[in-house]
Amino acid sequence: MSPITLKSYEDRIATHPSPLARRLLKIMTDKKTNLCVSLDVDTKDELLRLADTLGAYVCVFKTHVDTIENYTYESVIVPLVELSKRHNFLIFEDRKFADIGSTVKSQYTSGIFKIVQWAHITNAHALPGPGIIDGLYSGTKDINEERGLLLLAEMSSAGSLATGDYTDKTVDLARRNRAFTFGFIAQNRLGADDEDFIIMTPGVGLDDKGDGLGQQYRTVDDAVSGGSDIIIVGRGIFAKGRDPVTESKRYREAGWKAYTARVK
Ligand code: BMP
Repeated sequence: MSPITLKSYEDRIATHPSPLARRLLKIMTDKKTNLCVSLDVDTKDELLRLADTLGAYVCVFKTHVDTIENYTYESVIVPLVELSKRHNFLIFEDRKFADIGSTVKSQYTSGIFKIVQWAHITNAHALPGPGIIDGLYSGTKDINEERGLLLLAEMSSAGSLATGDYTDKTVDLARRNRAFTFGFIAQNRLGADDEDFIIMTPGVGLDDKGDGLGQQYRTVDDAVSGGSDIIIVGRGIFAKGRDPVTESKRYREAGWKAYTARVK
């Protein structure tokens, strides 16, 4: 087990090289939660309703803002940012950038989404090489709040090609800008023993094994004891027939219990 995973979130605040990660670790410590809820819903009303009712239980909400019907910046982003302040959570737009630096910079800063304006966290594939990090980072230069990037080092889906050498090279890429690239979307602890990358893990579900389209679920204990810092849960919490408040409390409790057992 990497020594970093035996340290509390609170202890990691003092030494983390990323301002965004320090803010995130503080939120996790204060709210006692390592739960990121993936708000994969189609309508803005549902997105905002869930962000309001579940805000107390999460450190981060993850969005796929391009799937929201009738999206406008004013009707979706403005109230979501307001809720993030009210409930003290960060917003993670799961954009999975994957192009050359110049293009991702435009996709990050412009168009109808203007992701850099409101998403504290976004993510990118390592496939294009270092230019993707440089391009995204250059998009943050006029923003006065912390911004952070996660690289997709491993995926939860069956048959993922992000393994072995690709994963190792992704970790190497993250090392070029530790103040911005603060961690990974991954299934395992990554980085050297003394490197504190934040590991956020999707494909977590307590009641399902998969979704018939390649998704694979692991338990909360399995993810957190394996070195994950934040569990990402979507349909486990709001699939039909599930009560999102009850399930959020359940995943938050399971995540915190597994973390406490890890660091004790
Ligand atoms: P669910 O818990 O409903 O399966 O949702 C998982 C979420 O995490 C989805 O939004 C998906 O896009 C994302 N995700 C994933 O499932 N696996 C990965 O490897 C990377 C992801 O971003």
